[in-house]
Amino acid sequence: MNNITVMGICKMLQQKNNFLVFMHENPDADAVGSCFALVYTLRKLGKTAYPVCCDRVPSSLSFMTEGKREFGIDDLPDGFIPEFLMSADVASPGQFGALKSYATKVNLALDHHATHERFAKYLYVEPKAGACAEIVYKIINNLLSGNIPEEIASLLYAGLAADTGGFRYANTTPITHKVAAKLIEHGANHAQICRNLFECKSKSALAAEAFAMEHVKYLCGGKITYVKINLADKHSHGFEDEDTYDVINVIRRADGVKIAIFAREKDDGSYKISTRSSCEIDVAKICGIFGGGGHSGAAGCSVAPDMVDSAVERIVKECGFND
Ligand SMILES: [Mn+2]
Repeated sequence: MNNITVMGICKMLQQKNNFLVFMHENPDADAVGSCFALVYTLRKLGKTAYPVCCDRVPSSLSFMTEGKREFGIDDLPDGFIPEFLMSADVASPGQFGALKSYATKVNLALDHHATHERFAKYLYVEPKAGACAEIVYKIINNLLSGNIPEEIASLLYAGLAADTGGFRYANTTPITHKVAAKLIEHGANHAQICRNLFECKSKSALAAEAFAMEHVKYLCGGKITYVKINLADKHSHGFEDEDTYDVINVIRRADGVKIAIFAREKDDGSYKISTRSSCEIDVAKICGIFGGGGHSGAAGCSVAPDMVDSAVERIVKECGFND
């Protein structure tokens, strides 16, 4: 549990040969982009490296992984013995999901979550970074002496663009823009990436968003929006979990909304509650009440089915809006 510098990280990586790089459960573009950029960089340096995730990469992000979606620990080649475990964008052991037992074996964690739980032997955590990809860029730029191939630049750009909502969210800094500019110089196809990330959607995802718009509740005089999607809704409308990825962003668009809350029933019957804040309210702190976390503007937690309504009630109350 020691902090380490970018130079220290590069030195350490150069000395090892066989790597695993973990993403968090329900991987997003920042997790996938950071992880694959690291894997490709290590391979370019002549090392063996594999990405790992407990969940499938959503089909909407398979443009980042050459169409492949399964990166389970069982998919590793026979006889491969990793000597160095890394994680990218993973804030807590719980975020390893079914691979939670690996958390304490991680040698190096790279992350930008303020709620990072320091599970790894070495860590580089920068809560001010707009995306984990911003941190990974610094490392890769160093390892490759500034010669970042287009493929790696595109992966990092996707992570950066996704976590900052296309450079619109409050976590976007001058550094985010400078890194993005560098990545475009290295050939990142920004227009195609943004089209893939923000515009192209499956028809079932659009249907899930329409369902959310139809069923959203406006609370506290319209300052909070809330929608719940349960298993019966998912089955009757044919939504996959990944179709609901943008629901939280859709319901926060209405004029005057400060906080958005989305509760989704998972296949095991528990509920994943996602929250977004576009004001000074820190939703990571509020989700922490239920063992969750994230960023001040975007956070989540999981609760048992009989707890979901009271948990949402408590989240609403914690926001402190009068009525
Ligand atoms: Mn991230």
